[in-house]
Amino acid sequence: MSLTDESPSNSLLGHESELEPPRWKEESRKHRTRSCSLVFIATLLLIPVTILFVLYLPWTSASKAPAPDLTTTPETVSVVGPTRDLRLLLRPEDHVSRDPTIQYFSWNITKGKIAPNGVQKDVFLINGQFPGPTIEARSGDVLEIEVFNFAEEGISLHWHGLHMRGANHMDGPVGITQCAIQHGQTFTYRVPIDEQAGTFWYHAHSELQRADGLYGGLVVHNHTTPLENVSYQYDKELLFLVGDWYHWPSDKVLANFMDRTSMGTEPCPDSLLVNGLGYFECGMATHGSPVDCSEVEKPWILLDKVLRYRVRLVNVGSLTGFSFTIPDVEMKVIQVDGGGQVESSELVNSVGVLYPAERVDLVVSWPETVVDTDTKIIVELDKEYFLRPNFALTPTQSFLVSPASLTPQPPNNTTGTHRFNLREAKGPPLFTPLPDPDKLFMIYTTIEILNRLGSRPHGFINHTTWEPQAVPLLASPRETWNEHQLIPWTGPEPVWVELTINNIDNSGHPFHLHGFDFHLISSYEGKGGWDYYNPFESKPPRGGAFNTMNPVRKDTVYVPPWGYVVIRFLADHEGIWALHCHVMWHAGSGMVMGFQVLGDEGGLGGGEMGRQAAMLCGG
Ligand SMILES: [Cu+2]
Repeated sequence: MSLTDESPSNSLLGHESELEPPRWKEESRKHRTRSCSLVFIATLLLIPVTILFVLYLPWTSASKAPAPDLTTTPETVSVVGPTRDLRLLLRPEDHVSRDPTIQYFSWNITKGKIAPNGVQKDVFLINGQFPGPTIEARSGDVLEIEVFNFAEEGISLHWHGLHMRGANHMDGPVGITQCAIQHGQTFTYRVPIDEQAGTFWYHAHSELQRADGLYGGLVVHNHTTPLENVSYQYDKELLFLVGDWYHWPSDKVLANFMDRTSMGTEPCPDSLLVNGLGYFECGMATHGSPVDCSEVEKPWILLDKVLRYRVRLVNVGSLTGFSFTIPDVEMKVIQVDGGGQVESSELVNSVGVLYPAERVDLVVSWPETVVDTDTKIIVELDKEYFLRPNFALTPTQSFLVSPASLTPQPPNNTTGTHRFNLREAKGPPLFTPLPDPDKLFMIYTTIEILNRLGSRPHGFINHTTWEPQAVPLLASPRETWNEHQLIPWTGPEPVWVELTINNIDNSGHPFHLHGFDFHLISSYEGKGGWDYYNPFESKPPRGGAFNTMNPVRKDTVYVPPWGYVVIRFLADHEGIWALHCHVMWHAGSGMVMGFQVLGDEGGLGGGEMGRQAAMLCGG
């Protein structure tokens, strides 16, 4: 999305030279002043040159920027630019052949009123942009991100899917590994990428700010040969950040969910966004929730359909899963989450359901007969959670994909939908089966409405509903942790952990484990009876034998209703790693726990990471 008329339509790419908004306004003014000191005639001659220079400077002088004045909020730039192009083209060519490096970023976080789909909302902006700038890197890079918080509330950022080896204190969850970066404070995240490569994203891990737009894409390009564009046969890469969207601020949505009258049903979203753009018919707004709305052009995308594209798709939403369809393409699923390979030769034209925080990578190509026709991307929100219907929502939306040719032909709508079911994805065969687990853990998760909690719905894992502690767990001894913390210890040595997540609810929960990838060895949707799995009993699992030969590798997994998943991971690096549902309203009401990996039974408070974790606390 453009920040101003001068920026190119693909300025979302997140390269430093392109993403600098407010701070350089200062510098522009200085140049203007200097030009005024020239003699009159020279000034007249220089005016056009100066104007061009001033306009050009903000986009090129990232490294010369002065430190911002944290007492003054930077001017908010309107982010609804003249273009409604959804295209977010990546630049792997800038990363795959270079040496690993430290990449520096400087981010001003503000909140501003924008209208991504025509409806005004207070949204988090990073350097004036929503979504935040896309980070592109290669494995081996280190990211140093200096965050200036101009927003009125405390914030933190999480690097979703990155292992953060040796850097648990940079992982983001407030109350677990850090205190929030308060208004007026600065904090530098130092994020090691190590050997990971794949599709990631970053988002707020404080309060509910992810649902108010504090997120962006993070792509780590694989540098190993043969390069992935060769092995998977594609020409260009596109990123799609897709998710549901609420017109209400997130605290109001959570309050609605946690109200006695909700009976635990989730508020339905109002709209959906693709790369920060959407479309809403103002007339659809209901009486009960009036909106400040103006009709905007429906977003679209222009693509050269002769080329083959790698599409990196991320669900950045708060509640719902979605399916993604392009009717006339040949689409192949190649990876899920952060580079977990998928073994499939199946050609489809649709993929789903992708749940909040999950990612899928696809190779998309158009048959020669349709490269000159108009086509569309169809995003269909899954209706699983829509028990309280929202008549303002259009759950299935399509976006025009125009070919590069000057005279596009009408769409060819004769193809049916052939969908790849992501719940059935398998990985490549392993050389040896997964090791047997050294430690077994089992949890039950559910939304409970209890008398003692005011008959308000709360997310529970076992008997614990999570609330953040003032001092993060990483910085404090275990004996000081309160009854809202469920943090089992995997032991002092690296071990293979097998975790069974039983879901007692009649709708699913997409669970995310911080710090590790896991192998998904079983997933089972129950029928509504007591269909759960208890590894400490001898009864065989209802879902059949575990897949230890070709399990898919992920960091976020949908736990089906009345059923379970079983995952295995090597718990080998120190930290307190959160495990939680990625539905904002479930996590926000308590469906959060964690694992303490390594250290001793007293916690990790005595170590260097623990000391660092407390840095922002108490001041
Ligand atoms: Cu959930």
